[in-house]
Amino acid sequence: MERALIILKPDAVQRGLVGPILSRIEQRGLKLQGLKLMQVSESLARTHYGEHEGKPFFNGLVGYITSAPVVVLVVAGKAGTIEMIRTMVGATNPAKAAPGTIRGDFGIEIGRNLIHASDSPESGEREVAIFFSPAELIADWGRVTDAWIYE
Ligand code: D4T
Repeated sequence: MERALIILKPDAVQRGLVGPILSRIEQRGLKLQGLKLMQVSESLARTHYGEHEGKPFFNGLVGYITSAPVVVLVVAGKAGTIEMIRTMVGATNPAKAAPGTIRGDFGIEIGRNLIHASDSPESGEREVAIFFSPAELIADWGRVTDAWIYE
């Protein structure tokens, strides 16, 4: 199984897009292992976006992600799930994201791109551990529809 951390960023929460975005993830057949509303602290934002420290957009990015509550979720699926989620999310810049993707359907600017999704199985595990304690996750629950989603 692969696990991705997904963040529905402050603009998604403020604009009432949590439901529509979550619906796409559920309807695709992905399985939730964790879900919560939270306020991202500045130190958590700096840790999460550490690879971008020093870039011109870094301060704006930290300000944006800490500006209002976010919804974070852990989503699991078979090998290839992370790549599939990134395809659903669309290009980083919503102006260039394909129609049918989350960013391509709901966003316009890169600084308000609505959603984060882990970009590799390794970053998925690292990010899940940053945002969730083990007690907040239900890793192994039986879903009655599994046999109708996976062959
Ligand atoms: P995240 O990490 O939010 O899922 O976005 P991506 O994985 O699609 O893109 P990223 O890591 O390259 O960028 C992280 C975050 O920074 C913002 N950003 C990025 C920005 O505001 N201006 C920029 O020029 C770039 C490259 C958007 C996403």
